[in-house]
Amino acid sequence: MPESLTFPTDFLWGAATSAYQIEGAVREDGRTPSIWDTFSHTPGRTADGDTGDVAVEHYHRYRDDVALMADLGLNAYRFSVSWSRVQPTGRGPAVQRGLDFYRRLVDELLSKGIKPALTLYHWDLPQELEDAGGWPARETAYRFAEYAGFVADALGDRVESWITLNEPWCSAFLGYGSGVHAPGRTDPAAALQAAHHLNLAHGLGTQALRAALPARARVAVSLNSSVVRAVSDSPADMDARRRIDNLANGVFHGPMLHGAYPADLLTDTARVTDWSFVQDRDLAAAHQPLDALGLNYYTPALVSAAHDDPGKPRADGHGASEHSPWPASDDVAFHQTPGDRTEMGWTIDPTGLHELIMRYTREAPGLPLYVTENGAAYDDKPDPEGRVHDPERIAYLHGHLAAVRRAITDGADVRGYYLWSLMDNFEWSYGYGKRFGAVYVDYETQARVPKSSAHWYAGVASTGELPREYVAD
Ligand code: GBH
Repeated sequence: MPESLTFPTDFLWGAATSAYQIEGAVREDGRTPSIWDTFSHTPGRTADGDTGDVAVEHYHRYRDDVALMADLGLNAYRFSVSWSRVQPTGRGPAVQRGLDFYRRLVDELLSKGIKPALTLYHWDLPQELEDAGGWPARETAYRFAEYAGFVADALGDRVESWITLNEPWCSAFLGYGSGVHAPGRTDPAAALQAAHHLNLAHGLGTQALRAALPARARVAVSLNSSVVRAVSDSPADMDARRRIDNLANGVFHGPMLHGAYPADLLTDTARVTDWSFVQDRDLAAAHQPLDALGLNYYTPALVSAAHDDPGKPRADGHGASEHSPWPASDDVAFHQTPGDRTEMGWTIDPTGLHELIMRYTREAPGLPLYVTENGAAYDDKPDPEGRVHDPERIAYLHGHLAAVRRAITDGADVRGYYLWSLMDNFEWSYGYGKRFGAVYVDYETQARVPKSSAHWYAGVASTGELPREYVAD
């Protein structure tokens, strides 16, 4: 048996970040507040009141950060554009200084042979658009398409890989349902309406990109498609699984991949909304031919019918909120999948990633797949010599890369993997307390220190060979 698993020669080995989590410089060059500025500055919304005001100063340190990626042998980098840097109020002309930052960043990447993958929207809606109704308002989808066109006009000559939305599930259901993400609303009907307008935004945004980009450009979306399992195969538990699967997956890939909502999703949620906000041509608009699908995976979900104590808060991994992110699902209970967990409390289960990839291989035949996020938070600390040793993260990455490799053997067309995240950063409502980086960041000095996982990943990335075994020391 060979000692290592070989990946395809043109496989992309990347890392991912997002604008609000790393950039800082929130008041520079014409940028105005997004919903995450407002939310993080609202007392009680984030751990320790942390905000992205400074973050890891990537806006000023991007050159060093790209040099770091090159040192680590990465050939791909996924980042997001801050909408309120490019179009501060979400309306009107684009701001050149905002676009220039991303042009400089992309040129730096290209000069080092690193392929940029640009995400247009990673949760940071301009506050003025939220004030006008946010994602539950139809107008926001049209605003998004205009913004997409601006970015495509400015960067289409140098960026080939485009992603419309990152994890619209989080935008809709954590933002407007459980309220643990910005803008912090807790209205299940608004959350479903937001989901629909995110579908529409994806479709209209894709059309705007196609109109502005050269033919070689590729357009995708990154979904946090969940692996939903039931605790038993009893009819009640299987029904709970079916309903959560629709609310996690079908609500987006129905319209985006098949041009229709699952019929049972509409009936399951009928007591929350009548879906009258869906207009005639919306589903055709949402259903655009795509060049790839991005999958973000961290942990599977485990559900059952709620047999007892239906009112009690559920451990569904979405932070403390008495409001569920799952509309019309009070009779579903969420359970902890058995096994070791990361610092987030999320169970480590690489079989879920294999399952997810195989599901989309069947559901979207012929569509190339990318793992656009995967990674783990651990309580990393430098040792007295200043080194950061994180064998648990190496084990996590090893297990999940082996699952990707197994999916390729099983016939899946996986073209690349982006580790979440390049470096420690603002972990949303958890603030700076949770570290996902392959690179450690000292938040006092902003010094970057590659963890042992970064060195390990660099070895895999530069050879395309994954050791068959990894035994953490
Ligand atoms: C991603 O969100 C984000 O894109 C990224 O910005 C963020 O920093 C990163 O992950 C780490 O959080 O209900 O128990 O099954 C991930 C959000 C986390 C939402 C896992 C779904 C499932 C937990 N997802 N969660 S559970």
